[in-house]
Amino acid sequence: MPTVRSKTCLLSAFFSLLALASCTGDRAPKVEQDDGKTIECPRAAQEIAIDGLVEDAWRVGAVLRLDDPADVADPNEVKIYTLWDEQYLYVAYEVSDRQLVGHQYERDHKALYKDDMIEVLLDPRLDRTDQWLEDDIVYHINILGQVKDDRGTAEGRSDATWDSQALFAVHYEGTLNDSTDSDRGFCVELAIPWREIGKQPHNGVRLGIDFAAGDAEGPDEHLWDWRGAHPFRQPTVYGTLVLKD
Ligand SMILES: [Ca+2]
Ligand SMILES: [Ca+2]
Ligand SMILES: [Ca+2]
Ligand SMILES: [Ca+2]
Repeated sequence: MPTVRSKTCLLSAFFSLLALASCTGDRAPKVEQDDGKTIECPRAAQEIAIDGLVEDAWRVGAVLRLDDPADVADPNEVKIYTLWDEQYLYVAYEVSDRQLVGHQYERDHKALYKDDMIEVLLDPRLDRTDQWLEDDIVYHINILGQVKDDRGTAEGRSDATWDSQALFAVHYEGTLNDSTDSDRGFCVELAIPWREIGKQPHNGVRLGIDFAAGDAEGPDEHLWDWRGAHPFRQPTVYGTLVLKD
């Protein structure tokens, strides 16, 4: 059984096997918007607790939908929110998923992508290259609250030995690795320090971004992303995130 860590830890994860109140809240999102390439990221109006619970403070801007496009019986529904303040770029995922599956507790495990999980991919310099360069970062976070965080290199390789200082937390509702019942889903909150991104945040700042999600059930390597990157570490097709006051 994983431990509960304080949010002051560099990496924190909160797990619950209990049927608590929904991590997604009861309110429907006010706006659902995806113009295809650009996301406006509003400034956080209050402090965000990185605890895996997507509070109302997230619901101030557009919601990006990233529902599973595969022809499966119960496709996951995925909603993504973004926020920023002087310290962090924040990303939250709300995933409705009828079967919760996760096995990897080891950081940077190569098979982590086979669990129920999400990915955030950044091209901070907006190079839009087909190489994964030193500014480029991918965060894979699975339902167990484990991470595989990789950074590019000047040679265009992806280096999993690089470790992020981001804060994140995962909360799921249902029974893990039990196909005899039907689960509700999970939420992920991620706070990425701007010093890690390498930019000073202010109104109008832009960076390249893609979002992905993976469902352990269904076809092999059952992952999908927002911008249709193949492979996902392909900033040429990434969208743009724009900070707004
Ligand atoms: Ca929260
Ligand atoms: Ca699943
Ligand atoms: Ca780049
Ligand atoms: Ca790593």
